[in-house]
Formats: sequence, C-alpha cells, structure tokens
Amino acid sequence: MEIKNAYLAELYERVAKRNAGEKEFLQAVGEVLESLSPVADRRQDLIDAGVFDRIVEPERFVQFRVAWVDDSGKVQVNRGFRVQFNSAIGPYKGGLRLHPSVCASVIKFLGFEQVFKNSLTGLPMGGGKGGSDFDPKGKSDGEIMRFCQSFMTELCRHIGADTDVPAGDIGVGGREIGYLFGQYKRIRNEFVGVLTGKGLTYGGSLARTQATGYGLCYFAKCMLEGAGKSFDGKTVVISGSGNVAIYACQKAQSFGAKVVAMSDSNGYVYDADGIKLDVVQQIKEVERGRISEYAKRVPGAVYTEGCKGIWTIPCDIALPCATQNEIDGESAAILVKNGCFAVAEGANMPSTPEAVECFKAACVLFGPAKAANAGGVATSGLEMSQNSLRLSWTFEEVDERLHGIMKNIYANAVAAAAEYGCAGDLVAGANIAGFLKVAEAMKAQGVC
Ligand code: NDP
Ligand code: 2IT
Repeated sequence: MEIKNAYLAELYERVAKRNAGEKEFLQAVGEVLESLSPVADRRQDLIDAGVFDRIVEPERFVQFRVAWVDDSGKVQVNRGFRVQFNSAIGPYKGGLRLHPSVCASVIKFLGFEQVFKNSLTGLPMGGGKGGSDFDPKGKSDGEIMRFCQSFMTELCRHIGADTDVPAGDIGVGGREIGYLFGQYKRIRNEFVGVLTGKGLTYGGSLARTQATGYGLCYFAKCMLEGAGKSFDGKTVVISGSGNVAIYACQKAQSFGAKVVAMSDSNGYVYDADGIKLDVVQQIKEVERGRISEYAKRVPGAVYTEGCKGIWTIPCDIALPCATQNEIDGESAAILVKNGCFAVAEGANMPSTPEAVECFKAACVLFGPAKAANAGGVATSGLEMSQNSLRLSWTFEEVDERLHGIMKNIYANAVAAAAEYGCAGDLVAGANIAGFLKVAEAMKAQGVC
C-alpha cells in the first residue's frame, strides 16, 4: 500500500495508532485512503472540513453481552457488536454476521466498507454492521432462536426503521432474521421495517435472497462486456456455498458459464461436468450440511479437504463468495498463471492487498467487493422502500431495478476512475465514487 497524498498518509498513521492491532480494519482503511489520494490532492475544502479525519472514525460502536441457555441447560455467553459508522446520507444500514471470528476489527472493517458500498447504490443508506462471535454450526433451532432473542433484546435499543436497519450476512439468513424481527416487534410493540431480508409473509422483498449473487453477476457481466468478453462458455470457480455463492452460481449458469467448483470452510468440490446447483441447494439450504456431501451424491465429483486449494483449479473467471482474505498473493498468482482473466468479489474484502496487486499487474479484470456485491444491500434498500409504501413489487420489478443499479455502479466507478487519473482501475473508481457523495453530505451538514 502506498498513500501518495501526504495528508492522508499521516492520517493513516494516526488511524493505525488509534486502532492498533485491528488488522482487517486497517487493511480496509489503507486501501480506501490510497485510492482517495487524487481526491485529497484536489479537494483542500474536504481536508479543511475534516471529512477524511471524520470518515475513518465510527459515529458509534456498541459492544454487549449476549447470554442464552443451551439445550443442555447451560448458560452460554457471547459478545455482540453493532457499529454505526456513518449516517450522512441515510439511516445506518448493513448486515449482522454470526461467526466465531467476529471481533471489533472485523465489524469495523465491514462497517467502513458498507459506507462506500451503500453510497454507490445511489439509495439513501448510511453504513453500519454488527454481529457476534456466536457459532451457529451444530446449534439446534431452539438454540438459534434463544440466541437471536437475547441478541435483539439488547440490540433493539440501538436500532429502528429510520435509525439503523440490520440484515443478514455470514450465518444470518431468513431463519435468523425471523427470530430477530419477532423479538423486536414483541419488545417495541411496533411492526416496522427495522430489518431487511424478512420472509415474504411479513414484509420481505421478492429477489432479496437472490440479490447479492445475481447483482455480482450483473456487475461482472458489465465488466466483461467492457473488455469485449462474456460469461458464455467460460469456466467459473466460486468459493463458498452460502447465500451469495449459490445465487451467483445460478446466474452465471444462466449466462452460459460452466461453474466447476464450490466450497465451504472445510474443503471444496470439483465437478468437471458443471456443478448441479439443485444438489448444492438441497445440501446447504435444506439440510444445512457440508459441501463434502456433494461428492457422495454426484458421480465423478471430487472433494478435497482445505479451502485454499480451490484457487488452483484452472478457470477463466473467479468469484470469491466466502469470506475476507480468502485469496492471498500466492493463490492470486496461481489463478493468473492458469489463465484467469476476471475476478469479481462477492464476499467482502476476499482478496488480500498482495492478491489485488497481483491481479492489477497481470491486467486481470477486477471488480472490488464494494461495487460488485452491492446488489444485496441495494435490494435491502428496495425492501425498505416497499415497506414504507406498504406494498410489494413483483420479482421481475425488483430484479430489473437491481440490474439497473448494478449497471449504474459499474458506469460510475469507471467514470470516477477516469476523472481522477486512474482509468480502468475499478478499486479506485468505486472508492472515489462512493466517497464523494458521503463527503459532500458530511461537509454540508457541518462538523459532527
Ligand atoms: P453464508 O453464511 O450464507 O455462507 C458463507 C459461506 O462462506 C459458507 O459456505 C461458509 O462455509 C463460507 N465461509 C464462511 N467463513 C469462512 C471462512 N472463515 N473460511 C472459509 N469459508 C468460510 O454467508 P453469505 O453467503 O451471506 O456471505 C458470504 C460473503 O458475502 C461474506 O463475505 C459476506 O460478508 C458477503 N456478502 C453477503 C451479502 C448478503 O446479502 N448475504 C451481501 C454482500 C456481501 P461454512 O458453512 O463452512 O462456514
Ligand atoms: O455486506 C453486505 O452488504 C450485506 N451483508 C448486506 C447488508 C444489507 O443490509 O442488506
């Protein structure tokens, strides 16, 4: 990382000192400040208004105890978080993650990224994120429900339909959102759109389940077409086998691609004939099982332990859809060596800085997470609109709006990169375009 603007380089040093040891958060801030150097060079007014200094500090960060009783009657204690990062352009908005790796650094990196991503969607949403180090794996429905109820009993005092609207992320899908919504309604005696990703019977939006994966492929399609290429006939590798991975697979297949591999945190499956998505959905969405099952059910498919090996499979297009820093410099170099010419990030920050450098050096088409996976939160924004209107749009209507939003994000990132002297660099373009709207709003609203 090289932050060329002296003011921003010094700011990064202060952020690093103040958030010592928060590796993921500092990684995300470093990348954004690097991209914003040409903006700081031209915009002394934003420096004078303290916009850069303020945007790297969350407006609010809450941490709380989540105590619940497991099926054996034992009291369990987890740690809950919500970061309300920036509300300049709308109520805080962003998902909740349940995973043992969740800590302050992870929540802050996700909340920081969300500020720029939400701005890119063009919808009025600020940035927030939350979650807990609770591990949903192996827990019964009853345990999940009791955890969610306890988590919401504390969280409910910090959120609201016009204040902060959480949604899903790793480990949080329709089931968890249902339990969280029920508890919020019970405590506040209010039926409001305080969460998105809700079930269709109580205010959810059609196409929200598919939105992140579909949006990722809409974005990747724009990026490929910009280089005179397409998904048709291409070999694709997708990491993860959760919500984002499954619907990315479905859309990539509908665009004529052959998806040959998917994974989970234990290992990956390779199916030279093309992944049978109905089998993956049965295992993951219905049975909540492991991806290794796939190889037991589909003749010819091979399962390999360990998730990093998935990047050694030759492919044209890679769609990382699992978690942060899942592609390191070494994996990126192997992807490039094997002929991969496009990467679009479904997960948040799945490529390490070394991996991004490697893709850049090899002129790989690269769609950064903030832009490429913004379809999920954009459709959450559409769910909020429908809740406010007290009506629901058809699947086709939501999908069409999502498609339009992804095309706009691509066009705005391309334009911002060109305007600030880094044509073709979608990392810089997305960071700059996302930043400028928030920055103007912060400046207009005075020092706060
Ligand atoms: P899910 O919980 O549905 O699926 C997560 C998938 O990633 C699972 O296959 C999981 O495997 C795997 N995974 C999770 N953590 C790790 C890890 N540490 N190492 C290896 N594999 C891991 O989550 P989503 O599909 O919703 O989220 C995937 C990514 O997409 C995340 O980065 C999330 O932040 C991002 N995202 C999600 C959006 C959404 O709308 N849901 C929107 C935008 C981004 P296992 O089951 O073994 O844990
Ligand atoms: O990372 C993300 O954008 C999400 N997990 C979706 C957030 C949302 O509010 O829909």
